[in-house]
Amino acid sequence: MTSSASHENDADVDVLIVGAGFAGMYMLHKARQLGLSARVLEAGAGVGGTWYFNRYPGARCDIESIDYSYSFSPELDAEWDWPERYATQPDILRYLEHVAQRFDLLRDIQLNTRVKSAAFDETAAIWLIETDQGQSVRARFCVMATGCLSASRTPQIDGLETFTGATYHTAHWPHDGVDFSGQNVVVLGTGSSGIQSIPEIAKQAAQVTVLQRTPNFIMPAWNGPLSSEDLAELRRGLVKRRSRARAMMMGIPFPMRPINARAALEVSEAERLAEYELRWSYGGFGLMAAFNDLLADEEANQTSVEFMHGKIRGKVHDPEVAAKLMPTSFPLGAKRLCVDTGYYEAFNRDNVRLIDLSDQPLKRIEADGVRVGDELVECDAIVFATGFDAMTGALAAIDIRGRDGIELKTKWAAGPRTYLGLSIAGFPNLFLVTGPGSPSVLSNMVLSIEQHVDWIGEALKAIEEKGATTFEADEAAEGEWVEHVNEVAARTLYMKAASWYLGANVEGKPRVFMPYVGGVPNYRAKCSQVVREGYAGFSFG
Ligand code: NA7
Repeated sequence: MTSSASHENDADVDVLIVGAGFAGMYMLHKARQLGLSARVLEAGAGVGGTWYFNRYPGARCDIESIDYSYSFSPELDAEWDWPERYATQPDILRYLEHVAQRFDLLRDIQLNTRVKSAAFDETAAIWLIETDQGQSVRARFCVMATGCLSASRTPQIDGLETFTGATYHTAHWPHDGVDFSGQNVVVLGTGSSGIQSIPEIAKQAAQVTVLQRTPNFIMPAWNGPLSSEDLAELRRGLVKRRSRARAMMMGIPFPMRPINARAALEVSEAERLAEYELRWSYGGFGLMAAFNDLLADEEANQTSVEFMHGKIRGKVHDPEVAAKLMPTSFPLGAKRLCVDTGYYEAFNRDNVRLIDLSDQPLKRIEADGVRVGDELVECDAIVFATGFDAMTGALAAIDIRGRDGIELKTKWAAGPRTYLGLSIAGFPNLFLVTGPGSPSVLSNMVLSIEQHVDWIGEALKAIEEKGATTFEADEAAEGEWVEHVNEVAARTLYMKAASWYLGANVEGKPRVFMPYVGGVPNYRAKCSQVVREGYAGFSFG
């Protein structure tokens, strides 16, 4: 393949990659394999992306380590021992740092550099990327490996600036950790980050008050150490396990029946419960796939809701607290399921109190604490576990301009529009990794990242082979894809929750269901078909 040196244009680099998480690092490796020059710009002071920043106590992946790891290198698989079934943030970061070293990636990764803008110069067919370090980089291709959950959100609560204690956001946790010993801590937010951190904070703090706006559905992780025998067995079955993963809706190789086997309302109550129990005892997200009507039929879904409510009753000693922890306002699975270790049990401790904000609304923050209803909850620290501007937030933070100077923000004003979540009409030579319109956050992210990077790699190869200077999604193909993404989502119960999938957690964000719910196998098949048909829906210029 050619590299920038042999091109007429004056690019500094063939491929400029934004972000050095799982996606950006593999993209760099891939570009080098293709003989292209590449550089990664990363805002953090280290590699790892989400796993670099989210260092809150208890931070852990909700997909098993063996599945949430790269598959492109058998040597890497052979030499890396995951210590636990579900890896902690420090272990995942260690893994990514190892990958960076092992594949000699660091020499092309520039840290502490935030990309401010990216503009396409049509005459030269070059992306001009500018950074907060005052640099300009000219690249033939630009790959946004910016992550789906990287733009954190702290709600604007009256009086926040008057608080005299410490505040933290789970997504920007101090690198030296926080010692909460003897402190009264308020945690706002009960999504995954709150659910993982609350049990750990409770072990240390004098008192933890959890402010809950909406309870979530939570499956047990049944986490535990992996012995050398466990690892040997996992390695023996790895090839099969990975191909099974690719055939599963979510890209997670649950050993249970695949999703489309039976409907919840077709089987007897005893059979239904047995299936739920089976999935509960395995842990993780598998419950969502127990029956094929769970995300399509409210009555079917309600059977899983009742099952989960029963589990909460069994775990939480105080029935009033248990009732508050039971989600009732949305179908199971319509918001991302959480996977916990000791969350419900934390509410059986004397030093953990739950305040339901629908009983006692959050009024403001004062110098000494948080005013909820008529009560001032005094505290030394507030932990914001309040989530992210998901899927589009990191891209919206960059001034991206395509043909005719059109801004991505303008194009996406009514919601993101992409072809396959990979490419945007009007933005030639720009690729997204796990962008909106692809399974992304509804799937095993590492598996989807690898599929996207492999696809982008193939596309780059095709562009070079054709001697093309531009590669761009057609407006019509993009429109059809967006329509399809919306259509399949509209048939599901996903639309019945005010979730971050729908942008509902960010004021003013258009309510558009962003990930593709059609599942990993259908999506992969579509991507392959596009290639087989000579990149149908794309134009080479
Ligand atoms: P999430 O899942 O978005 O959770 C954020 C939580 O914060 C959720 O309980 C929100 O309640 C709550 N929240 C947000 N804003 C407010 C305000 N203003 N007042 C009260 N409560 C608020 O983020 P996470 O970081 O936990 O997890 C994100 C993903 O990362 C997760 O799914 C995994 O994939 C990893 P709400 O539900 O909106 O009522």
